[in-house]
Amino acid sequence: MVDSTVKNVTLNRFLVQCQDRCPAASGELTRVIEQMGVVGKIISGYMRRAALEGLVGLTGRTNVQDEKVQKFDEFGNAVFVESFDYVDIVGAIVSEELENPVISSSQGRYGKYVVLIDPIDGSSNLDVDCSVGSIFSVRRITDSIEATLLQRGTEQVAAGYLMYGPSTHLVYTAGDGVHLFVLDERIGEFILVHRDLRMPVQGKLLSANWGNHAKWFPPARGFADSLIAQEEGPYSLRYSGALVADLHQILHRGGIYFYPDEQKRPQGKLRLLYECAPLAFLAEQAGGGATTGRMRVLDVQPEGIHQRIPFAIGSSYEIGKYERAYRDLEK
Ligand code: FDP
Repeated sequence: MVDSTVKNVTLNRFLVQCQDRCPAASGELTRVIEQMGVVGKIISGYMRRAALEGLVGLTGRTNVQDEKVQKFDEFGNAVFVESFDYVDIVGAIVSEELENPVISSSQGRYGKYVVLIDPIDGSSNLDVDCSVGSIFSVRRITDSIEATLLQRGTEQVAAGYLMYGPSTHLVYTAGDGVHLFVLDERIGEFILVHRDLRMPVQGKLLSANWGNHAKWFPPARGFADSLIAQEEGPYSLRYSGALVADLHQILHRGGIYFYPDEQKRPQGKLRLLYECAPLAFLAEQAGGGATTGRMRVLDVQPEGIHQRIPFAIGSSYEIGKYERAYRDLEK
């Protein structure tokens, strides 16, 4: 639904307005968000032609997490790294695709921020031309880059995602609500479509890889079973295999996405720093929440840059119920 009070506000204009409302702001974070928009335009442009340019399929390599690397994973990573290397206020970039942080070519000298990214989330969807995304988190450098990376998610200054679907979306928060922009390809600008987007308190969408149901830890299984059994009305299952696309639906319609701990994978699958924490920040800013089942995601103390955690995100009603399932079964 388009917010009718907003007319043709570009990302740039919106950021300038936000900055004007806060005279103490240096405008540097604005440059980082703007650059996310530039990256979104580049990636979205190439993605439209990926199948024609031989950019789909596997590279034959595996990444630091032992996952098969898609050609577009590599391409998207290079676009982010190159694009942010020119933004001198970004001292380092952490990527799902790279074992170690990349220190910017200015040697992080002027660096005020670290940018953490999952360049292409759900990349296997590209083989079949379905929606994928990019996730980002921005942190202000404190004592050192290493110390900054190991801070809790509460320390993020901005976070969001790009979603490449029928249209390209940029959704972000800088701690003042969640704002949603759609790329108008005719003029090459992201246009504001929702200011301060709020997630329904309770929803009807359930998003999880049900094929893993038997492997989930009992609290997650109990939660899922009780949700589909309850009398409040049926939940619709929606799972695309791309977290960004699944969360995008939940932001609008409410409900829950979860990728829980499993017997053989007690740490879960999703990565804390560049998947879970940024989306948790976004969900909380939209009035929802995110949890491991045992604690709020934004309070998890990172131990390493590629750390995984069990993850659930969505409307406050379903997140509360998910946490109660863990509390009750693990008492
Ligand atoms: P992918 O590995 O394809 O990047 O980021 C992890 C992620 O996708 C999420 O986007 C997605 O929700 C999930 O993993 C899919 O995992 P399964 O194939 O195990 O369901």
